[in-house]
This record gives sequence, structure tokens and C-alpha cells, in this order.
Amino acid sequence: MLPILLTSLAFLSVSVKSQITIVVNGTASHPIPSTLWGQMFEDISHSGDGGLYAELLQNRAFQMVDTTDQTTALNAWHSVNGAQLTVIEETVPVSSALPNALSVVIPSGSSGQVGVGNEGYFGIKVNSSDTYNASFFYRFPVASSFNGTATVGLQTSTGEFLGGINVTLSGSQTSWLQVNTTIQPTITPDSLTNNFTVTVDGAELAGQTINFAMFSLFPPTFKNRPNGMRIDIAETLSAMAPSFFRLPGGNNLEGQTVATRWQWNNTVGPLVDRPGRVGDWGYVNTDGLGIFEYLTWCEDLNMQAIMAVWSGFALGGTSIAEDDLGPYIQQAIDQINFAVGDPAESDAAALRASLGHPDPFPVVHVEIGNEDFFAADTYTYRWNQYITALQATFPNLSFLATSDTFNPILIPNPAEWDIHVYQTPSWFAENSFIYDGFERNGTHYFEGEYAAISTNSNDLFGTPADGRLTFPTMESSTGEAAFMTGLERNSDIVFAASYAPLLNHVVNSQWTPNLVSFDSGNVYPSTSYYVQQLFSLNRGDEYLPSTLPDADGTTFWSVVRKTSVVPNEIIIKVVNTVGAASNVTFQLPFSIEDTATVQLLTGAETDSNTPTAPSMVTPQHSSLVVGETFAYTAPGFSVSILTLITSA
Ligand code: LX5
Repeated sequence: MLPILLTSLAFLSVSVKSQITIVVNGTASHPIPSTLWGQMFEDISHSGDGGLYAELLQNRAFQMVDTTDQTTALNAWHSVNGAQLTVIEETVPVSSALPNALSVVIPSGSSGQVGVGNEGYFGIKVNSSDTYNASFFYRFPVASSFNGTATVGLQTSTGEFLGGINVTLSGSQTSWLQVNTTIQPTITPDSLTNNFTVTVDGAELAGQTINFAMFSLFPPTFKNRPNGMRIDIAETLSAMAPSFFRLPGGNNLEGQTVATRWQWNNTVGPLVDRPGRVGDWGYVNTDGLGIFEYLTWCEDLNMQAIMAVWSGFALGGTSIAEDDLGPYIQQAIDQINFAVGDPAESDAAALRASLGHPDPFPVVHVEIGNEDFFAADTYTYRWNQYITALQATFPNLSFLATSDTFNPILIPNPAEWDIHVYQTPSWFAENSFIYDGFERNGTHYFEGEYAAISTNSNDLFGTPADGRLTFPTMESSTGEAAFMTGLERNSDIVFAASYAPLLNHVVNSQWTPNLVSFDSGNVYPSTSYYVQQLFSLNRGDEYLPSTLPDADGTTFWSVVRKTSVVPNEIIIKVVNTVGAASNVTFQLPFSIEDTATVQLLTGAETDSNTPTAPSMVTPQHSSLVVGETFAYTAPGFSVSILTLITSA
């Protein structure tokens, strides 16, 4: 009977699950760069203003608004109890950077609290355990004998008072005066629909006008930094242990016009001196999150900055002519000097020192532009001029080109390239070997932006309809993970990689999917966030070659050794990009302890973390009995991190 039984069992094993045997090599092929996993940032979908940057008031200084269009100029502001609001071009502006002010007329016959309210960035989270720092500038354009108070507070959208404080206002104050105070709410409302208000006694001030400028409201910030970051988003990003932070963009570096490009020197110093700019994603950037805040953030998370400089091309199509690049290259030199220069040698570096940071910031890689394949014809001379000047001025820095690799040919030949790809999940799995074929000629690569952005069945690039994702799914996240095993295998030439975009406000987004979504009170890490986090928190110092995955297959893996711990750890990442489980057997050339830890992210193809199901898919921890040869079943649509301990 036995032969028949064995035959039938053998049949069963073949038809049910494929068996992949993976032989691991004990000799490392190359060290893995410490910068491999990091984050790409730009102010898109309110990633900065209304997101990571903790300012709670939207349109806080009426920057870049057209006073002939009051509806837009008053965006996020509303009248309280009949006050007449007008955004005006002030005859006596609070600063040359902020020409506009809010004129508040208290109508004759007013009574009760009258004034202004701000709804925040699509809501304001109010927490009675938090103390809020509020400020504004005011002046009476016509002096009056008024001596009284204004109430600075937080209210629900239905007018329930959540907390506030009275501050002194004087009618004799005809020049600008800044008021700084704190608000300690006594109530934590369930709703995020709350308002910041500044009101006065309508009867006392009936018929009078007060001008306001540069409002601001901050909750507690990450590391309690003034003008700092929103704690919950900052902590979510920090929990990825990123090694670099690309800033300030992406498209948002470039401007639609030369005049609206991002300019480092407009983003530094007192907030009242920052004009802001019309960003590239449909909203005004306050530039309260400026170069100093960006670079301080990098230090706070122990990250290198991959900092971009404007490269002479604006997205509206303008390239600066070859003979006119000088001032823009000088601005780039000043920007880099602000970050890393010697205060004794450079005014920009001296400015950094004057802000309390005499030492250089951690900048090693500087990117010349963004996606300059859109203007490849002029990038040839723009690259040549920028790199010639910058390399001579900063010989210790590395510079990245952003056009298509080797097309056009750039002189001098770039040592580093920033490559971007947005594709389908299957594209990422099918192209996990893309770097295996790259020549090893000393050139290094930054996979600066990548994400699976649609389904396979309705992909962006084919038919039928556009299957664009709103949030990552386990299909898209495992496609990215398959690609990342390739990046890790090729980390001898890939020195950095980052998913993009990093953040989006779910109420106002210009791009989906994103790594981390949020609203004004909650953060929603996606399935792709957990993939990025699993790779970043489970790094090795050196890569161990193994049996290569089938480039056309559906199961992918990478094996790294962590030599920075004793005993060394062997970290195996196994990715299954389809719904059927995948059986793998590992054969190791060294002895290991008999129990390994497993971190498993798995779910159904369309499983997704969303505001209504924020933790549908999160990493689960378990253990696995292992040996020099051991089997593992990778569930459908999964990323598994197997951590083994070597033994003597
Ligand atoms: C992409 C590429 C989304 C943006 C660009 C970045 O991350 O800002 O660098 O925009 S795109 O695809 O419209 O050009």
C-alpha cells in the first residue's frame, strides 16, 4: 500500500504549493549603506502646512492673497457675531514680507462677543491636557480711548467655549503690537470641528476698527521646539527610523514660474519676515517650515538631509538662459553655505550661527533640481554650470542629477542620480532586478520616489479605467516590498530609497496614495508605511547572497547580516506578492539558535488602512523553530521579517 500512498501524497504536495529552496551564502557580497532607507518630503497635500508643521491656523497671515477676491483672501476665517472682516493691503504693513492685514469693523449697535474665528486646516484638535501658544499683531488704525480686553479662545463650531484668556487691547496702539498668550482648554471635545477665536465686547467697541496681522496658534510640538512639528505625525515618521530626509521637494522646489520657486532665504528668520509663496500643489506655503526647521528636524531624527537646490527650471516651462544662471547658482551656494558653511567665511553660514547653530547641519548629498527630464534640453548646460561651481565650492559634498540616467549625456558625468518611478504593483515585482543589470562603474543611485499607485487590473497606464489607489493596499505594498528586496540586494550601488509622497491630509490631497495619511487630529499609517518601517527597522550591515528569486516569480527575498550586534543576526525578508501561500526552505551555512522571531504583515489583496479602518493591517509578532535548514510558509500578500541569531 505504501508506494501508492506516497505517490498520491507526492501528487498532493506538488499541486498545492510550490516549494522554493534558497541556499544562503555565508560570505557577504557588500556592506549595506547606512543611508539606505529614508523619507522624501515636500509640501504636497498639506504635508507641511496643515500637517507636519504644527501651526494650527490656516491662512494665518493672509500671505499671497488677492485682496480683490475677499472670499479667497478670507479662506479659513469667518466673522463672529457680526464683525465686518476685510483683508486689506495695509497702509502700514506689519512687515515688508506681510503686506496684508485683517480689518475688523465692530458694527454700531453691536453687543456680546464680536470678532474673528479661524477653522484651522479642516479642523482643530483641542485637547484639555495641552497648552496652546497663541499670538497676533494688532493696531487701531484710528486711535481711540478704548482700554479693555480681547478674549483669545477655542470654541466648538457650535459656539461651546472650550477655554480662553483675556488679553489687554489699547485703543491708543496705532502701531503694530504683538500679543503673545497661552490657552489652556478645560474641555476636550470629540469633534475636530473647532475654531480659534479673537473677540471683543461689541458694545464697548461698537463703530471702531481694529487691524490684525500674523495670527498664530501652536499646540505642544515635537521635542518642544518653537515653530516646530506636530507631535503625532513626527512620532509616526520617527518610528520608521529614517536615515535621510529629502527636502524641500519634488515639484514644490521648482515653482510654476521663476519668481515662485522655493527660495531658502525667504524661509528663514522671524515668521513675520517670511513672505510665503504660491506652492506647486495649489495652496500658499507659509514657509513657516523653512530651511532651518527642516535641517533641525533632520538632526532631531538623526537623519542626513538630501537637500535640493533650484536648478534653473520652473514647472511652467521656463529655463534660465545659459548666460543668466549666475545669480541662481550663487543663491544655491548661499543655501548650501547656510546648511554647512563656515560662519567666518560666509554670511549665510553666519546667519545659521546667529540662529544658534554654529556647527554645520548633516548634509552630504545635494540634488540639482527635480525631475529635470522635463527640461532635459537645458539641463545639459544647467547641470554643467551648477556642478562646476558647486563641486569647486563644496568638494566634500556629493551631487545628484535628476534627468533620465545617461540621457542626455551630462558633463561632467554625474556620480549620483535620483530616479523616480510610479507604477503598478506587478511592475515593481517584475522590475525588482532592474539594478542587477546596472554597470558597476562607481555611479550610485537614489531611488528618490517610488510607489505602486494603482491596481494591477485597472492600471494607470493601460485600460480599462484608471485604477488609482486612494490608500495603499496589500497588493501595492507587497509589490513595493518585492522591489525593495532588489534595492537591498543592489545596495552596493543604491545608497538611498524613499517612498513618495510621504504625507497627505485626507480632507485636502492633491495626490494619492501616500505613505502616511492624517486629518487634523489623527494619523493613519498605511500598509506601505509598515513595509517601509519593517525594512528600515530590520537592516543589516552586509548583504548575504542567496539563490536569486525568479524575476518573473511572485516570491522575493533578501538576506542580510547584522554584524553590529553580537551574536550577529541574520535577517531574512520574504515577500509574497500574490494570494496563494508560498513555501520556502532556507539552507544556511552557519549554525543558528533554534528559535527565530517573525514579524509578519499580511492581509487580503485589497486590505488597506484607512480613516475608517486605521489598523486593518499591522505587523504581527511570533516565533519560528529554525535550524541550518528550515521551512517557512509566506502567507498570501505578505511581508515577513525572520530574525535568526547566529550561535557559536
Ligand atoms: C510627482 C513627481 C509626487 C510628485 C514629483 C513629486 O511625489 O513632487 O517629483 O509629481 S508628478 O508625477 O506629477 O511629476
